[in-house]
Amino acid sequence: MSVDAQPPCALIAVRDASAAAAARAEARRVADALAWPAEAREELALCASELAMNVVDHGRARGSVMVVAAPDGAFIEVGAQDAGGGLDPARVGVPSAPGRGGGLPTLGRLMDVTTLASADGLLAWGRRWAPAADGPRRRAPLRAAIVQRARQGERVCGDAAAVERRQGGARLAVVDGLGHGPAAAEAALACLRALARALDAPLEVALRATHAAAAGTRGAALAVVDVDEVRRAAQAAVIGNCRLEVLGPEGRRSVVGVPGVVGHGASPAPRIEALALRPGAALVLSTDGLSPRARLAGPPRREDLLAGACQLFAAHAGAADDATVLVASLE
Ligand SMILES: [Mn+2]
Repeated sequence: MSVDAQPPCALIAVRDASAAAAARAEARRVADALAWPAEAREELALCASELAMNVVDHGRARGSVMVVAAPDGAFIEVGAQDAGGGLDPARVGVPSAPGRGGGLPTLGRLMDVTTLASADGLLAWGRRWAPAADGPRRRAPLRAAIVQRARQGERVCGDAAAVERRQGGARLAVVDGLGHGPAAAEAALACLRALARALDAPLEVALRATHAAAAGTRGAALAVVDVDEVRRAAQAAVIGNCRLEVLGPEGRRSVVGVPGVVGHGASPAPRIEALALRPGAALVLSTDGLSPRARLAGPPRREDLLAGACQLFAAHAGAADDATVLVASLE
C-alpha cells in the first residue's frame, strides 16, 4: 500500500501540558487536508487540545491523542487514551467539579458522536462528520454519546455500540455478547459488523443477516434503531436483554423486545416498531449492565448528551456485568 493511500492522521504522545498545542496543530493539519471550513477545524482543534489536557489532569500525564480522518473523508475522529483510573462518570459534565473539568463535556458538545470507554485507563473519542457542502455551519441533525465499561476484572468489554450514517439518517446499535470477556466481545463485534455491512438494507433484512453472521459465536442481545432524519421517524427492534427508550416532549415510550439470542436457533422474528421523533426527541439504548430503573427524567439538551449518558451510567451501571449506554438526539 502506498503511503499516499493512507487517510491523514496524527499520533501525539502526552507527557505534559505542551502536548495540548501539538494536538491542536495536528488536528488543524488533518482538517486542512480535508479542506474543512475554519469554524469546524477550530472546534476539532479545541477538542484535540482538551483531550490532551484531560490526559494530563486525569490520566497521570501518560497517554496519547490521535487524530484520524475516514478514508473517504466522511469524518474526522479525535481520541485520547490514558493511564488513569478509568471513568468516573459522576464527574463528567458536573460544572462544579473541582479542577479543569471542561475537557470531556467540550468533546460531547462539539463532536457528533462521543464515546467514553473505561478500562484501566480511559479511551475518549469523538467523531465529527465532514461539514456539508451546502453550508459550513451545518451540523449533523443526529448526535450521540456512548459510555461503556467492562465487567470488573475483565480486560475486554463484551458489549459493543455503534452509530453509522446511512442514506438520510443513521443506524444506532448496542449489542451485548452473551456472558463476558473476549468471546462475548467477538459475538458483539460480529453483530456490529453485520449491521454495518447491511447498512443500506431495511432493518428486518439487516437483522436476518446479523443473525446469520453471529452463528458460530456465543450469540448476543441487541437494540437497533434506524433513524430517518428527513421523515423524523425511526424503526426500532430489540432482541433479548437490551433496552431502547424514546424520550419526547410528550413522554417516554419503551420498545418492547422479543426474547431470543441473535446467532442461535431459529432467527428471532424481530418486532419492528415504528417511532415518531419530535424535535429534540432522545433515544436511549442500553445493555443489561444498566439497571432497568435507569431512566432520564426527560430528553437531555443536545449539548448535554454526554452528561446525560454519564448520569445514567453513574447511577445505574453495576460492576458485575459489562455495561453500555447510548444516548442520541435528533435536532
Ligand atoms: Mn450483559
